[in-house]
Formats: sequence, C-alpha cells, structure tokens
Amino acid sequence: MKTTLTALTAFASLASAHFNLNYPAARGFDEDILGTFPCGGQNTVSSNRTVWPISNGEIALTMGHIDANVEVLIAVGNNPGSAFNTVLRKTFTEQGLGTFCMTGFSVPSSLNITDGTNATIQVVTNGDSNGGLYNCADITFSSNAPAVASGVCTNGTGVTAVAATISSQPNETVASATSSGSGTSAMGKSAAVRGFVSAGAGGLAMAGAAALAIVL
Ligand SMILES: *[C@@H]1O[C@H](CO)[C@@H](O)[C@H](O)[C@H]1NC(C)=O
Ligand SMILES: *[C@@H]1O[C@H](CO)[C@@H](O)[C@H](O)[C@H]1NC(C)=O
Ligand SMILES: *[C@@H]1O[C@H](CO)[C@@H](O)[C@H](O)[C@H]1NC(C)=O
Ligand SMILES: *[C@@H]1O[C@H](CO)[C@@H](O)[C@H](O)[C@H]1NC(C)=O
Ligand SMILES: *[C@@H]1O[C@H](CO)[C@@H](O)[C@H](O)[C@H]1NC(C)=O
Ligand SMILES: [Cu+2]
Repeated sequence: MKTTLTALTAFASLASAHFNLNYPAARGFDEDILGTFPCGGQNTVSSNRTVWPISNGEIALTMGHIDANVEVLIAVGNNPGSAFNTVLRKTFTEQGLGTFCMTGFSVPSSLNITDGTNATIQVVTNGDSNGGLYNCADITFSSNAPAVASGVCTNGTGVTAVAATISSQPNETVASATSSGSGTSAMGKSAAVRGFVSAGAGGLAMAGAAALAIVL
C-alpha cells in the first residue's frame, strides 16, 4: 500500500491516508513515516506557530480509517522534543471517514500557561495494525486567539466519537479501534481481524484510487 499511495498523491485531497492534522497547522506531513514517534517524522519545530486559545481550543483532523483510537497530548516549551507528558484528551474511539473536529480543549492550570507560552500539541492515533500514527502542531497560547476560520473545523457526515474499549494509548494497541456492535474483547486475534477489515473498507472508500492502485 505504501508505494501505491505515494503514487497517488494527486488523490490526497480526496482520499487521505492514515490521518491529517489540519488545525492547528501540522509541522508537516509524510504519510510514509507517520508512524515515527513522536511527530510522524516531523522533528523540526515550525517557525510559524498557530496562535491557539488557553481554553475552548479546537483541533481539526481528517480521518482516513473507518475507525481509530485518538489521544491528544501537549508538551510545553519552544522545542520540547518528545516530552508529551500532559494528556489534553484521553484515548477515545473515533468512527467514520473524513473531517473530524475535536472541541473544548482547555489546558490544565497546573501547567502555568500564560499568553505567549509556546507549546507543541501531539495527536496520536492508530487504525493500522502496526502501532501508532503521529503528528504535531507548534502553537503559541493566547487568551485572544482568533476564532477558527469558518469551515476549517467541522465533522463530516457520520463522523462521531465513542468511548474507547481500551485504556492504553493508541500507539500501544495492536490493532484498530473496535467497531460498534462487536461484542467481544477488543484485544487479541479478533481485533486484528477487525483491523484488517477496517483497512479493506477504507481502501474501498477510496474507490477511484483503489482501482488505479490495482493497475499500478
Ligand atoms: C502560518 O500559519 C498560518 C496559520 O496556520 C497560515 O494561515 C499561514 O499561511 C502560515 N504562513 C506561512 C508563511 O507559512
Ligand atoms: C515562542 O516562539 C517564537 C518563535 O516561534 C519566539 O519568537 C518566541 O520568543 C517564543 N516565546 C517564548 C516565550 O519563548
Ligand atoms: C506513545 O505515545 C506516548 C505519548 O507521546 C508516549 O509517552 C509513549 O512513550 C508512546 N509509546 C510508544 C510505544 O511509542
Ligand atoms: C507552576 O507554578 C507553581 C507555583 O509557582 C510551581 O510550583 C509549579 O512548579 C509550576 N508548574 C510548572 C509545570 O511549571
Ligand atoms: C464533532 O464530533 C465530536 C464527537 O461527537 C464532538 O465532540 C465535537 O464537538 C464535534 N465538533 C463540532 C464542531 O461540532
Ligand atoms: Cu493508515
């Protein structure tokens, strides 16, 4: 899938693979190394930080898997490396393909955030059978952060969030998020099978791209 997807970058806006971090702006994106901890291979801090609010922040993703576990963490500082020690949103399960807008983020007061504090947000997801997927966004906190532009942070049709059936982090789960309606344990062989099924359904959703991939 890796090489065919690389050949299909023209379809990127139609059929996004894995997931995209759209807002606050990601450092960059390389889907081939999105599984590289801590920031999907994007190790250089952006020179262009998004001004982001101290309370009621929003994070916009595009989901390329039919379901995925998602967690959001933060590290304070100008270049915090991999010190994503604070959880902003604990692991939950997202369901559905397309745009996904997480709302209501507030930083814990224990972090002593003030206007002008720099930090980096880390979004961890899964959805593939081989561990976590990552991206990061560099921000500057401001209590006067501008509102997110209209249309940037929305939920696609059928995109929703449910409680996760795991308590660990998305990068520590073996398989995809569980689908609603499946009654058995989220771990082990059945989960691995569901992960495979999810990947297949995601591929089918990319109808034109998948057809071209067969030719390639
Ligand atoms: C800087 O970031 C803002 C917000 O993400 C974006 O609108 C703008 O185009 C960026 N500017 C440059 C030069 O990258
Ligand atoms: C935050 O980062 C910007 C560069 O993106 C830098 O100019 C500024 O001094 C930093 N702020 C603090 C408080 O270190
Ligand atoms: C998963 O991500 C968290 C948050 O950044 C990190 O603390 C942990 O070490 C990661 N685990 C693995 C197995 O990479
Ligand atoms: C926040 O400020 C308090 C009081 O000054 C201090 O004890 C604490 O260590 C600070 N926390 C951080 C994360 O800097
Ligand atoms: C998108 O859906 C999630 C999960 O249901 C919800 O928490 C969030 O508030 C929604 N976003 C918007 C912009 O309504
Ligand atoms: Cu993927």
